[in-house]
Amino acid sequence: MTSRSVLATLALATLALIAAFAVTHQVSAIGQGDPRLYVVAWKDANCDGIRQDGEPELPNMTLTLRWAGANGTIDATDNDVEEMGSLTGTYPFWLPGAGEPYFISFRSEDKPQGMYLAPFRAGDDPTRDNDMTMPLAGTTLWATPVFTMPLDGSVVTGQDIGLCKYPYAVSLPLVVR
Ligand SMILES: [Ca+2]
Ligand SMILES: [Ca+2]
Repeated sequence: MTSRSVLATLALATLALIAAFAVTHQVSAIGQGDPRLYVVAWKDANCDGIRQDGEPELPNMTLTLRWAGANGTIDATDNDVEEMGSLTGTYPFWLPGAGEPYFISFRSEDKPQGMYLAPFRAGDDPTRDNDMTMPLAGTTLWATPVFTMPLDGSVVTGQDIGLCKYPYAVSLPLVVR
């Protein structure tokens, strides 16, 4: 490969990254066939529940989109709809039913080893928080609150999963290099 073609490849890869970032950080109507929900999983290095610059995305997990059922609440009767992995930490889903209630969860066997839930919905930026909690008392289910697939086909963002190394929220100063 010539240095010029290497440069061209790098430029294309950069454009693809910028495009992916733009798609995951805006809410817009899109055509059928594209993902309707982007879930960002990230590592909360200082366990404060807020995604500071430099806290990386978490790839290579398996997330499950579940339908919250006719009652629209999380309980034992919900159905799996889609399972999704990611090489980047941004997990796309297709949200099949307009107006239907869904949530994101882990199967217990897919929970990341040695990682715990970051504090729930800390801070005031819904794109830089953790939306996953333990909604069912007496169980180990990890799940986001129920959200509704928009009727107009707009993309759902702001459903995020922040994980940290400590089982309880301990606020540590973030080292900025
Ligand atoms: Ca943080
Ligand atoms: Ca969020």
